[in-house]
Amino acid sequence: MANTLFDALYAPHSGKDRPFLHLPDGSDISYGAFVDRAAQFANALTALGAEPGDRVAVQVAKLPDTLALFAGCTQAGLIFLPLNTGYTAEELAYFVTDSQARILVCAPEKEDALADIARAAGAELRTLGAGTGSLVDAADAAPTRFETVARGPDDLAAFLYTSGTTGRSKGAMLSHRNLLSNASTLVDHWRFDENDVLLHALPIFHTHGLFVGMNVMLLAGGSVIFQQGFDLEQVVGALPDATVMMGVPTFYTRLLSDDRFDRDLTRNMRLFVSGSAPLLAETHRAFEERTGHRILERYGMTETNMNISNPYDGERRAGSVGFPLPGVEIEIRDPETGEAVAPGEVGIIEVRGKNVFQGYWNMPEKTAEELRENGFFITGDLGQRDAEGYVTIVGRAKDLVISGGYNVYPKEIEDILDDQPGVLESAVVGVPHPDFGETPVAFLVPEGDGPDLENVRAEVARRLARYKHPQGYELIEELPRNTMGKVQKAALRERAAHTE
Ligand code: MCA
Ligand code: AMP
Repeated sequence: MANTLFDALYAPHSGKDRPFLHLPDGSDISYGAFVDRAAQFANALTALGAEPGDRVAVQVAKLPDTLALFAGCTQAGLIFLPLNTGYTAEELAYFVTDSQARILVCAPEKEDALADIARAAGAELRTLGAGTGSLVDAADAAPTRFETVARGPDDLAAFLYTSGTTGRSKGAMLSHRNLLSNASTLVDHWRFDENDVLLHALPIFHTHGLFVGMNVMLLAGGSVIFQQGFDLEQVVGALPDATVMMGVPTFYTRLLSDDRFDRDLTRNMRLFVSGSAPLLAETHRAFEERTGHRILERYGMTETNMNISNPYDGERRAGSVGFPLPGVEIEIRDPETGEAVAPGEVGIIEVRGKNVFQGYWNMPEKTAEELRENGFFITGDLGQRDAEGYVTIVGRAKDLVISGGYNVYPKEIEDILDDQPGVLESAVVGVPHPDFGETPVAFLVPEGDGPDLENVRAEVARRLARYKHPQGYELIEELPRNTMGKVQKAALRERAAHTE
């Protein structure tokens, strides 16, 4: 049966001996073995009663089987919903319930903690760890052939939850066409082929590591040095064997902090790509000075995949994200008037193309607010385009902090802080951080005897993933507001910078 994504990414590799994943223990997984494994997961999921269109929520470690589970979902027509391994049980409960997931796959050690959540949401709970877990056992026992379920370009392949500046996290629905068109554009634009070896140190629960990294390699047929996460020693050790690396700016500042990182170490590399957060122009320059390589910075979003990229051959400009990718249209509009701005002027970037998502799951109003009827998606990022066409991201119209490439929405933290005893109200802002680029800090307006900060920290730790925890708390008599009553976060950022 025809299945848009499966037929392009996985089926062509069936039976092939070529290496696909290079693992930390020195072993390889071939393309053929990987496709067989995907079929085993497709069989195991189907045996659980999952039907085409069902959601499979997944919070597991970065393992080859996690990738095979995604491939198996694709082959069985199921919608893959990857979740940050740092999410707390409370955060997870929301995603599983909101998405009406049919199956929740978690790490074996989390099974007990999540049993009630899965039961309440009506989801089957299964586990997946390194060579262990109930879904792994079921896959081991399943056939390595599976009758691929028919899926067309408009069918959904994945949900990725992304938080909003107000209210609840939204499930961005991505179709087979969204994922395939973007992967194929990037293979061409960044010149990937079967000789490439990608050094992969990103997490695989976000667009960057899962779709940009893995789908591009599957399409190109190259191989992947599959590392658990960003470990400086392991990355330095693997660089001489790699040809390409994709990372967030923190990867590159960490590499630059190590004297071994130089021209010789990167002699085999043809490309370093950066995205998910702004790359400082000074990092770009220091990188070139040290290695001779110019980082290729690009700009994307969960809802849109990749939109804008520096050129492969032309000038990769420090501080700029380059030009719209082929097939991607952009508009930069004045946030007040909605008119397109002139070159050099700042406005909100809007994006249209096959890469743009299908809307937010079960949230037609939110979808209508951000996705225009004419197909343009309003990113909430502020940008300007110069006379040559280079786009620069100059800020955000949305209230968002990006810490080490992870998005932190102040509203989600403020809602918790506002509920704490002794807190009248709160405001969370991002301040510069040498490693993570930005980090959240909280301002609390006390009431009565004021808050017990230890209790506040403990409550935040219980409810939110570690990367969302404010790195500092400051008591403030009142929040600065403008005449409309809106909290002036710029003034708080300024104040935080001076009290650091
Ligand atoms: C880990 N910690 C963090 C972060 N990561 N805290 C704040 N921000 C973070 N990003 C916590 C850890 O839990 C730990 O807490 C402490 O900080 C120090 O951990 P460390 O070992 O230094 O961190 P790490 O494990 O090395 O992780 C840092 C990292 C990682 C490598 C930068 O966060 C990372 O891989 N980031 C990439 C995110 C990403 O892929 N973003 C793409 C999404 P404790 O000490 O308490 O244990 S955006 C996207 O997909 C769009 C479409 C796009 O354009 O790409
Ligand atoms: P996410 O919602 O996780 O997909 O994060 C997307 C956001 O990351 C965008 O809306 C931007 O604010 C930010 N982003 C991604 N790439 C870049 C970049 N190269 N420069 C600046 N910001 C970026």
